[in-house]
Amino acid sequence: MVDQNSPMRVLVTGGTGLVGRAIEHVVKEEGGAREGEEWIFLSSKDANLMDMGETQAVFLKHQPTHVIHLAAMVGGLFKNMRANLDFWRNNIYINDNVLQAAHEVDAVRVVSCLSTCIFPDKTTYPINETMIHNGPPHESNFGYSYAKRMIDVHNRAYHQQRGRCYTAVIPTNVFGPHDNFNIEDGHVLPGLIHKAYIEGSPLVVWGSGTPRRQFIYSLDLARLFLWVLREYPEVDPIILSVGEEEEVSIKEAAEGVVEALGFKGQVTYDRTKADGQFKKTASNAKLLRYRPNFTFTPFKQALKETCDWFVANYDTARK
Ligand code: NAP
Ligand code: GFB
Repeated sequence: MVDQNSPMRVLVTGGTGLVGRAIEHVVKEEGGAREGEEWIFLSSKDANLMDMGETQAVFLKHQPTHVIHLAAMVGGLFKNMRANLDFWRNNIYINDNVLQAAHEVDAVRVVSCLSTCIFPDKTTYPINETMIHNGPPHESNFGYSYAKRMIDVHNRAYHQQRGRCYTAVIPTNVFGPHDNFNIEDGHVLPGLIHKAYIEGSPLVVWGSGTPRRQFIYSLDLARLFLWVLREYPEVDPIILSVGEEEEVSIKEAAEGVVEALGFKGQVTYDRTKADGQFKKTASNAKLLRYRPNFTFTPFKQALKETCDWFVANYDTARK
């Protein structure tokens, strides 16, 4: 897929977030980079990618041959419910600017990010990559979902009209070090870790605890991202998730946090808070066809590493 003779110059947008930091770790600490390659990790301070001029300037400055496009307005269920318009507009601007700027500097490959939470709410299970546009997404995050679905439309259009082979991955819920631990805006696992660590007993789990999720450790996602960048040949997106059999309830996820943190207090459920989508069970069969031997970090181990990181980095963690 990638011409092994010419080293890549990879621009990672959103390089300072949960997924970006994991890719940086794999590139710099796990030998993920190859001889002669250059990796640049951007934050919003380098360029506000909602602005086309700033986006073009940062792409002209770095002249990337490859792009991992992570930058986005991101948040958990409750932040999405509060700001569907912002999630729609901000992400549409970012995605259109980045893909056009990549094309203008003749980047040979762009790997963008969708999410398993953008699939139709009324669907059959397990969800697979062919089902993205088969119906409206869950009401709670329709702004983010439609903006993300447009990346797939972008990629197909750049392929058809410009001959580009730009693609996307579809991660399930991601967690790990450098996550956004903000209780109101973040995702469930960092929110529970933060609450259990600072608020003590009782740990209040929002909703009924019955919804179900598949969680992927950010470092596993990062390892797969590098494979997609180098080897995955399709324009069509690919789900990057643990298997359906790894799906857990929010209650089980909360119990995992309790165990990982050694939390001794009570756990209660605030049923006045929304549950959001009940489940979004995704199939990773396509991934396993390409990578039959990929092994995911066990959930309990990944959760322990994440909790240990949070406790050790509490002062500087995003919260
Ligand atoms: P994150 O931790 O919130 O990081 C977001 C990144 O985007 C940060 O580096 C941020 O820069 C950058 N960014 C945001 N707005 C920007 C702007 N206007 N201009 C330039 N940069 C901007 O997000 P994440 O969890 O790593 O998510 C990365 C990607 O994975 C996103 O595309 C997301 O949709 C996708 N994804 C995430 C999950 C999940 O569970 N987290 C699941 C599925 C898919 P600053 O650090 O400067 O703010
Ligand atoms: O990660 P999360 O916020 O988003 O998970 P989604 C929400 C589920 O966890 C709901 C329950 O069932 C919540 O009731 N929950 C329990 C909590 N305690 C907490 C808590 O302290 N914080 C949070 N946040 N939830 C998102 C999408 O859906 O998935 C985004 O809205 C994004 O667009 C993300 O794509 C990956 O998994 O429900």
